[in-house]
Amino acid sequence: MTAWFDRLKSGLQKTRAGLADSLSAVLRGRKGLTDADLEALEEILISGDVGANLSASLVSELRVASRRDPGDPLDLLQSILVARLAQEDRSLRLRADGAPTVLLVAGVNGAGKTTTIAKIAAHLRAEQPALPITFAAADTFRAAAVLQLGIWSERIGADLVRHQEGADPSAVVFDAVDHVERTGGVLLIDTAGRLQTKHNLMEELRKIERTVVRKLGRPSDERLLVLDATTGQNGIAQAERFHAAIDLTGLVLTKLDGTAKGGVILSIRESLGLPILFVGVGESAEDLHAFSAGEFVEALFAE
Ligand SMILES: Nc1nc2c(ncn2[C@@H]2O[C@H](COP(=O)(O)OP(=O)(O)OP(=O)(O)O)[C@@H](O)[C@H]2O)c(=O)[nH]1
Ligand SMILES: [Mg+2]
Repeated sequence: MTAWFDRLKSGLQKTRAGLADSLSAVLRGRKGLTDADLEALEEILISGDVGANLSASLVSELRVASRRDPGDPLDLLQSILVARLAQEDRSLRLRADGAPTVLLVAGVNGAGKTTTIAKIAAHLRAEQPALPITFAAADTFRAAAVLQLGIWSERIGADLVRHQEGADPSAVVFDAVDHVERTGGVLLIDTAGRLQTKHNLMEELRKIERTVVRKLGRPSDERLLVLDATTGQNGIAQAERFHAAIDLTGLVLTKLDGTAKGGVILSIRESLGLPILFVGVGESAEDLHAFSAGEFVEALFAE
């Protein structure tokens, strides 16, 4: 049992109590499932924020599977969940060609962008102590945002590229890309979560990505959306807007420890078709970890 698995398990405590335990109570050790069982199951899934369509589709998949397979229906459901979550499972794309890796991190305010950047950097620092890491403080709209990133950069030993408050975020990104073209390594771009209007925010992100393309001659390596799991189904609409703006490559789902409706991970995975690269179950660096569908489902249903 790894330290991460224990953290994941305890981070998923609320969702276990709100979702997994109820599923286990209906399914564990049953021989054959009645229509009433399947209906109860669907209700539990929906109330766990799995989403109505997906819940219906999971239940019908389980109905078919349980007719074919005499095994424990709870084990069948778990394999179905792993298969749904695992599509395109992959880890963070770090370049191996010597060119700098550029990671653009977006999300609404408070989702966990800045702390996610710090946590990813802390992991990279631990794995590759000599790797140059640079932060771009492209959230120029609040002085506190730049300060927060500055504190992290000192703790982790990352370079910080910043301009003064209110500066053009794309100008910061231009300088930051210029910096990593010299240092190599990994550039993590922190962006604002809230501007005057949503439209401006998306425009700003598009402009940031255009700046990367113009300066670097290619797109950023990852465009990650940080989603707060406690926002539930609203997170999906949010993600679609970001995806339309900057063609996301992956998701980070934070604050799974703060919700009983962690089932939302399934609907997010299903509706967006984007890989989940990391999940967060708390505030410390060890609470963010690469996502694995099998591990996630195992931790969720762990006794
Ligand atoms: N419980 C819990 N808290 C988290 C998690 N991830 C981030 N947080 C907390 O969420 C709060 C907001 O995180 P930030 O990283 O500042 O969020 P942000 O998206 O950068 O916010 P803005 O810069 O205001 O847009 C902080 O207090 C984090 O410690 C998580 O997985 N679990
Ligand atoms: Mg921030």
